[in-house]
Amino acid sequence: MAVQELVSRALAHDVRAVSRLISIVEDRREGFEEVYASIYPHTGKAHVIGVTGPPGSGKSTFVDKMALEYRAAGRTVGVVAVDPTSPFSGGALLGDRLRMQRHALDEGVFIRSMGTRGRLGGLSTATSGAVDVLDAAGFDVVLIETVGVGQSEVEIASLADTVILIQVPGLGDDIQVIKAGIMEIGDVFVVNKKDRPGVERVVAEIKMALDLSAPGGHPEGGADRDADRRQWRPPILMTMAESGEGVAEVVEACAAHLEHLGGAGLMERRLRRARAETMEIVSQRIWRGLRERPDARQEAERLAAAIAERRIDPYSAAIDLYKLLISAESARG
Ligand SMILES: Nc1nc2c(ncn2[C@@H]2O[C@H](COP(=O)(O)OP(=O)(O)O)[C@@H](O)[C@H]2O)c(=O)[nH]1
Ligand SMILES: [Mg+2]
Repeated sequence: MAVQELVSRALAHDVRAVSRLISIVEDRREGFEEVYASIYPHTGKAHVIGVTGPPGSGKSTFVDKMALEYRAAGRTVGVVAVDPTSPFSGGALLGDRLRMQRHALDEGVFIRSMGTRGRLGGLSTATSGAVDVLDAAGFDVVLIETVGVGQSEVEIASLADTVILIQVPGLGDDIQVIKAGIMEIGDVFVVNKKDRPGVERVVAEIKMALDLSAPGGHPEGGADRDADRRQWRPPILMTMAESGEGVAEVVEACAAHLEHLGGAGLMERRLRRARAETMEIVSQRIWRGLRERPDARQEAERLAAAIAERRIDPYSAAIDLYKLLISAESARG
């Protein structure tokens, strides 16, 4: 099928076309730039919600219940589950597969799992591509599930308009959220597994951490953050994802957050995403050139030798190499 045909079908919400387009974008197949260029004007309508938290905190269970909640309200939902720790290349964990089957007959829910496979071109750009395809296809809400294991979830969550941070009791003495940079990304806090002991303590700890990082509470607290965070006090909600208890309230909180952002706040977030994304793509292109082009590799080798022999300094060499990469890039168009 021609790419344009595929795009028109995806825009008309044909889920098989959506699935194929995501693969094209994710794997950076021949012609994916063309795909992207034609879907991009149709994006920007979905409410993109990131859901992150430690492994086993119940993210998949929770996302599944959120999807049901949105469906009950007549809204369509796309899910991108990102789990770089998944041992299956590009596949879903067994539990995720079972959950997906439940929605299999409902065209209003589309679930896509991304494992290690997306890493080739960078997991966050691959995720971003999947989110954009779902957005263009007209899904009202796009949920991104990411494992909170490090920097990656901060990056991926930054694709979202609203970020839900999930915590659970019993994962250790000290709360897992108070890692540098993690607290700041949460717009809605969820303490899942409220059926387990210790939930109140986790809630109290999050409250304390939020107070500390609140404007005025911390000298640098508000400096680096967007204006919306200065007025939005992230709610802390308790859930039991397994039964669905409390999930409706989280859905409400997400809607309230979107409303709070309004046009200007949303634009601010999307600007930030656009900046980060462009920089990422530029650097990927440079790396790709260095990796894949024999002339660039040869020149890099030659320059390395020249640097080692003190015939050129590393900065001048880098500029020479950069110029070579750029000239060939623009010649290719
Ligand atoms: N007790 C209890 N277990 C839950 C709850 N929500 C999820 N779980 C269980 O926690 C485990 C991990 O859930 P999963 O959704 O796969 O977590 P993820 O790794 O964060 O995606 C599964 O066995 C779930 O059934 C809950 O509210 N209470
Ligand atoms: Mg999961």
